[in-house]
Amino acid sequence: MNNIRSLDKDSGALVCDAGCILEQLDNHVNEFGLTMPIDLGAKGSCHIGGNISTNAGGIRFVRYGSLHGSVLGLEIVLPNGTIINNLSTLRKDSTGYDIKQLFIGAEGTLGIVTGVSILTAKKPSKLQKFLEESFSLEIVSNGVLAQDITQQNKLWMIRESIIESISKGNKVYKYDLSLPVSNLYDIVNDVNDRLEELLPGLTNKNGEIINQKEPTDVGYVKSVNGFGHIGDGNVHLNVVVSKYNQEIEELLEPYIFEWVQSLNGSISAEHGVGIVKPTVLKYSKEPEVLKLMKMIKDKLDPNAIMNPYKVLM
Ligand SMILES: Cc1cc2nc3c(=O)[nH]c(=O)nc-3n(C[C@H](O)[C@H](O)[C@H](O)COP(=O)(O)OP(=O)(O)OC[C@H]3O[C@@H](n4cnc5c(N)ncnc54)[C@H](O)[C@@H]3O)c2cc1C
Ligand SMILES: *[C@@H]1O[C@H](CO)[C@@H](O)[C@H](O)[C@H]1NC(C)=O
Ligand SMILES: *[C@@H]1O[C@H](CO)[C@@H](O)[C@H](O)[C@H]1NC(C)=O
Ligand SMILES: *[C@@H]1O[C@H](CO)[C@@H](O)[C@H](O)[C@H]1NC(C)=O
Ligand SMILES: CC(=O)N[C@H]1CO[C@H](CO)[C@@H](O)[C@@H]1O
Repeated sequence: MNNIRSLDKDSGALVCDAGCILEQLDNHVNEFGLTMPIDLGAKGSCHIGGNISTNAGGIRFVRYGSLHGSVLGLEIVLPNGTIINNLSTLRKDSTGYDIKQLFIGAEGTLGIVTGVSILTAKKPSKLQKFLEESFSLEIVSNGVLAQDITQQNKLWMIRESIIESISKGNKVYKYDLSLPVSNLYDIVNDVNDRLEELLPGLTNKNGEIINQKEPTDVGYVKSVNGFGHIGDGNVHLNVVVSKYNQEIEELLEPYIFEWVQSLNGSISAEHGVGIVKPTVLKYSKEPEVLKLMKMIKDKLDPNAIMNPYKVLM
């Protein structure tokens, strides 16, 4: 399932199998002066079908928006084997319920995506001029422009290595929150303050005080940091610890989820719900909405064979 089925060079509509690797698709459309509307660290391994099932975002989101906008059509196999062929390449269509949207970000719980129609964009080419103008208008105060493709790849490698570097030799509690941009970094500072204030008082099984600055057998906090996606209102909050520890967890949850709920944010901007977060979906979705989701799931997958235990309890 890795065939490119068609590319409309006028509209930019690309139709391909779900098993195409994102990077290979990008390379293919680049040859026609086009670019995929999505790009992420996993590009060398992830499949377009997986991207769609996870509603993946990535570094081009701020420019091209979400897959809910750029996906034009899907081909889907329902749990009972019926093939739904909606590989439309139309930009506009106002003929009722937009069924494909249900499968974008469904994490495989409603059916299997086998084909994708997606709108690619014109590859941008006038960056130098744009930057000069932005500097002269004082919109941009500082920055760096890669001089060649090697430098460009090196710059992106710094960004794409963040996750790996945080994880090296550590354990990490990871959160991918959607928040108003004006509050985006407050959660990082608040969680940091909370742990600084409350952790020194924690005791381990032997009644010894846990000091976060000194390693103990119970585990301590190494750092609280946040990065990513300011343009999208999505922050990756990471609590880096030496060891997973229930006492630390109890300080993080439900505190973080309640914090997000108080600002009408989302408990998952990117990583999805999976098997870990069905119990905390309620912080982002009203009971009536959850009920509707369950109704749709029951109707489409009455025998609950599609990714059981994921997304919905
Ligand atoms: C290094 C790294 C960096 C990443 N960076 C980002 C980022 O910047 N932004 C971002 O949004 N995400 C990021 N991700 C996560 C990324 O969204 C997913 O890894 C990727 O999109 C999933 O694609 P996959 O083919 O690997 O799917 P898998 O991991 O194989 O599957 C993901 C889920 O979708 C279901 N699924 C897979 N294929 C189908 C299908 N054809 N039909 C129905 N259900 C299906 C699976 O059952 C599973 O529940 C990153 C991941 C990694 C490893
Ligand atoms: C998802 O998008 C990312 C970004 O391009 C890519 O790395 C990954 O391979 C894609 N996976 C799919 C399923 O497209
Ligand atoms: C499978 O489900 C679809 C959609 O509900 C329905 O139209 C179709 O008749 C079903 N097919 C079988 C074989 O049950
Ligand atoms: C969150 O949404 C509710 C309901 O729409 C609204 O009353 C409330 O003011 C919102 N809170 C914030 C912080 O935006
Ligand atoms: C599920 C769904 O939306 N199916 C539609 C796919 O498109 C065809 C025609 O293009 C419609 O007849 C189906 O109802």
